[in-house]
Amino acid sequence: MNTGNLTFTIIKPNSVASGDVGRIIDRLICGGFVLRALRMLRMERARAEQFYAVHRERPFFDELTGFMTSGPVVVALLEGEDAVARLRSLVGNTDPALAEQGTIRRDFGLDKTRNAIHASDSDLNAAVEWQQFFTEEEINACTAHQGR
Ligand code: 3AN
Repeated sequence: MNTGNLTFTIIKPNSVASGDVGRIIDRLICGGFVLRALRMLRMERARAEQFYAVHRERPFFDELTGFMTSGPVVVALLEGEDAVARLRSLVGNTDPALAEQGTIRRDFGLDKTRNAIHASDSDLNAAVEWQQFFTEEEINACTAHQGR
């Protein structure tokens, strides 16, 4: 697997609740990404706390983990050239009010917590993150079905 061409995303509970999952996935695909794996699930609190462990000491940690477990999310492994940087530019600023026109957070985010979508911030973190949700076998099985 060429990890430089892969990144990980979570479509957050506010986007699932508002019925915007399809529109957000369409943005990702129109932005040049291929879906390598995709699943809808409800995160347990312990899983959300592990996922956001680097933010454990931040004042927003409880609100963030509470929100991420408040409803279903959609997780995806995405493939595309320069994947991490390109996804982050499609996603936009953490604060939807500051995100550029045309970004996913600008169009679907509500505030800094309910900001529509997560995007990994490095190749290393992307790999750590997708391995929390997808097994190697699942990824290989999806890949096989795409004739890769
Ligand atoms: P990003 O997702 O833009 O890379 P990070 O990694 O700094 O931002 O923060 C992880 C998540 O924590 C963000 N997606 C956001 O939901 C939440 N977050 C970050 N900063 C704040 C804040 N000041 N207030 C509330 N939530 C925040």
